[in-house]
Amino acid sequence: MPLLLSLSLLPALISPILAQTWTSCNPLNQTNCPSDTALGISNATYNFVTSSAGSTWNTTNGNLVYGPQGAEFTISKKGDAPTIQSNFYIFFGEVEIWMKAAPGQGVVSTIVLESDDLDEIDLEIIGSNTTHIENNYYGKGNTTDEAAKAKWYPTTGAPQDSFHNYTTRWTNETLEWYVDGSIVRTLAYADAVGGKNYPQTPMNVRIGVWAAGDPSNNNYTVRWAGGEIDYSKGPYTMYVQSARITDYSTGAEYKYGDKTGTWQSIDIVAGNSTVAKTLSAPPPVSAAQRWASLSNGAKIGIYAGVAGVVVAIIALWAICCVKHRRAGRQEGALADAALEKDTAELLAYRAEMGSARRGF
Ligand SMILES: *[C@@H]1O[C@H](CO)[C@@H](O)[C@H](O)[C@H]1NC(C)=O
Ligand SMILES: *[C@@H]1O[C@H](CO)[C@@H](O)[C@H](O)[C@H]1NC(C)=O
Ligand SMILES: *[C@@H]1O[C@H](CO)[C@@H](O)[C@H](O)[C@H]1NC(C)=O
Ligand SMILES: *[C@@H]1O[C@H](CO)[C@@H](O)[C@H](O)[C@H]1NC(C)=O
Ligand SMILES: *[C@@H]1O[C@H](CO)[C@@H](O)[C@H](O)[C@H]1NC(C)=O
Ligand SMILES: *[C@@H]1O[C@H](CO)[C@@H](O)[C@H](O)[C@H]1NC(C)=O
Ligand SMILES: *[C@@H]1O[C@H](CO)[C@@H](O)[C@H](O)[C@H]1NC(C)=O
Ligand SMILES: *[C@@H]1O[C@H](CO)[C@@H](O)[C@H](O)[C@H]1NC(C)=O
Ligand SMILES: CC(=O)N[C@H]1CO[C@H](CO)[C@@H](O)[C@@H]1O
Repeated sequence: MPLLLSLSLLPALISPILAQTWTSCNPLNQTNCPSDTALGISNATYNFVTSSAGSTWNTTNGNLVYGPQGAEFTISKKGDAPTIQSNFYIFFGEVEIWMKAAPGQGVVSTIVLESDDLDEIDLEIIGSNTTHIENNYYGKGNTTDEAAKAKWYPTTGAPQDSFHNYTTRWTNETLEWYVDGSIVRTLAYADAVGGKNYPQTPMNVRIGVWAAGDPSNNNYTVRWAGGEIDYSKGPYTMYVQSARITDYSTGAEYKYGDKTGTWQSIDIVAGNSTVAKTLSAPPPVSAAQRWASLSNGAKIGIYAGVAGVVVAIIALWAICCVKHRRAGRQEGALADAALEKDTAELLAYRAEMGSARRGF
């Protein structure tokens, strides 16, 4: 099951059949497609526990939340399919993702490498299948013989219960899938229609979760996903702790030199990649991560600040009440009404501080 099929779930994009052959600009069919920004460096590492994905990734659907286990990709209702996509491409390389798959029938956690001409390398984990994971590949969007290409492998331990190291190592000669350091599958160049359907063009990386078991999907997809999703039993969350990505090529951009889609036809534009420059700056940090990284002293300081405001307001209230008593009953009642309003404002303020603090 290719990820591009999942794109059909995005609001009213295109029908599933068309979706399988969809790309914003297919260089096999068009000249002047934009060239691909290269990663161009041998190791880009992302720690999603301490920093957010940042500007070298695009969130192409939904939103990510960052928590103590890293980036959270959550389906809580129909239509949710949070997905990120790298803004860079690798031209052969390695992708290592530490992931805890989302549980749930009909829920699919995915790591996909995708090229502009629809070469694709997949890892898919069905939420209700605690014993096997699937991997797959496509060459130039050819979906014939899906059953022969998609393969299932037994896992040690449920992939939904703990983090595992899912690594893909991809050269012009072999494509290898590893789980926790052990190789599970090797595809040789010649094994993919004599090389013609071997994935061999620059790829970006996409990580996401989708409701393949949504009843609006076709029966085949729903069955493949383990059955229909039950949104009422959610939310279903996939966690991604880290990513390490290696580009075996170096350069600024990759360009299709002709319409053959062969690796030999790709021109590497020399220079430094803009992505590499961005990555050499300190990683971006989400608000929650910034709060989590504060020292206890700093946190106490902020709590104390809030507490100080509360104490000051209570003191004002006390002074004001003493005044009330002096001011006689009727005036006192009016003042009490004003005070109630003040207190409501204070409570609202405290609530706001609380949420501001949580989202710090
Ligand atoms: C190329 O474009 C034509 C017409 O737009 C379309 O029918 C065909 O499927 C496309 N081929 C590829 C490989 O995208
Ligand atoms: C990332 O998203 C921005 C804004 O949506 C868009 O302009 C840009 O083209 C996207 N980049 C890639 C590489 O898809
Ligand atoms: C998990 O996948 C394997 C391989 O396709 C299959 O044999 C098994 O029945 C599946 N388990 C469940 C619970 O769907
Ligand atoms: C698509 O794949 C099938 C089987 O894997 C193969 O026979 C066919 O030649 C391929 N088509 C193209 C255009 O590569
Ligand atoms: C892979 O690239 C190397 C170096 O360019 C080349 O020697 C080798 O023949 C290529 N392999 C294939 C299968 O084309
Ligand atoms: C993850 O697996 C890959 C492939 O076996 C390996 O090279 C890498 O060192 C592993 N990562 C860690 C942190 O062990
Ligand atoms: C899906 O399966 C249901 C029940 O098995 C059947 O009634 C329906 O016609 C099927 N739909 C399609 C599109 O095959
Ligand atoms: C790439 O960056 C290095 C180090 O910053 C610099 O020395 C080199 O001139 C740059 N190359 C190009 C083509 O811009
Ligand atoms: C595993 C590895 O090679 N990590 C390196 C990645 O690149 C950074 C910066 O260039 C190095 O500091 C790491 O050691």
